[in-house]
Amino acid sequence: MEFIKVSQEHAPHVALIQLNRPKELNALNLQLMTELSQALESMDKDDNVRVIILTGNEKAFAAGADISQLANKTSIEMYKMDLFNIWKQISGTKKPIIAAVSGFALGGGCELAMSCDMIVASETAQFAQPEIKIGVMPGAGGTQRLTKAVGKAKAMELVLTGKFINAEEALKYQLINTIVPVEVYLKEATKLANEVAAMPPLAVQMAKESINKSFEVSLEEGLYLERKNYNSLYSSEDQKEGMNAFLEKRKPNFKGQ
Ligand code: CO8
Repeated sequence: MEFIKVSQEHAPHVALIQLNRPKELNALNLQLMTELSQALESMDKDDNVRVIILTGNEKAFAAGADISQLANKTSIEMYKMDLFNIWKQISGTKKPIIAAVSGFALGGGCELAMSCDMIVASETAQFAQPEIKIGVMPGAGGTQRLTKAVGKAKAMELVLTGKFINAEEALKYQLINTIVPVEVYLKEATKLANEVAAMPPLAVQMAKESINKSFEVSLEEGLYLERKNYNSLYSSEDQKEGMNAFLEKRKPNFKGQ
């Protein structure tokens, strides 16, 4: 991997992916995105990994798609590049992904953070969809995920002006989970990851799937999927372990079975 650093065992059952193009503020070129999607695919298959943290560095989570790779593209070349499939792979990851964001999360970088399941932001984090300023518009979920997170009025304002918002504003608009000092943003993301990793992995994954579906389907269909997932967890060893541990007044030992 050239543009990402991967640690399968950052903490017990927690993997870490760090975007690693610091000079370019982690601009998302095709190779980086391909590496990222491959890493997520392999973590999804690794039973030892229960939660994934995705981060950049203090200055930048990611400053967007790599403009130098896009500037001269034609629409047919964009079509053939088929970035959509790579992004689908990322948002389709079964394991929960926590974005640990410091500094710039712009354009595709903001969309990448929003494709994760929770966002722990440092007090220096800045979010924007500035594509409009360079002649385009968000193309990896920005008009959809941002609108679902912050509502129509604020999404319109952010997408149509490209303006930056800081961590305080992002928290107010419910784009992120929490703001922490910059020195500890990865530590705090790890703490949250540890909490989730201590839970039964199958229930975590099915709960993630059910919550995400609520953005896509009717209430009735969403409730149907929720019920299916809920009932299917009764075939898991972890359900027996969790409920018996409660009744026996002991700590459960979840195995992801
Ligand atoms: N692409 C390519 N290079 C970049 C990018 C980028 N998005 N952002 C920063 N860089 C490079 C700069 O060119 C510069 O390189 P060099 O040192 O060789 O000149 C280096 O990173 C450092 O950047 P700056 O000198 O500009 O640093 P500043 O601190 O002065 O400014 C900013 C930081 C404000 C973040 C500024 O760099 C900036 O505005 N960057 C562009 C932000 C932007 O417009 N992002 C949206 C891009 S389009 C997009 O994301 C569409 C997504 C659609 C689908 C996703 C497909 C993958």
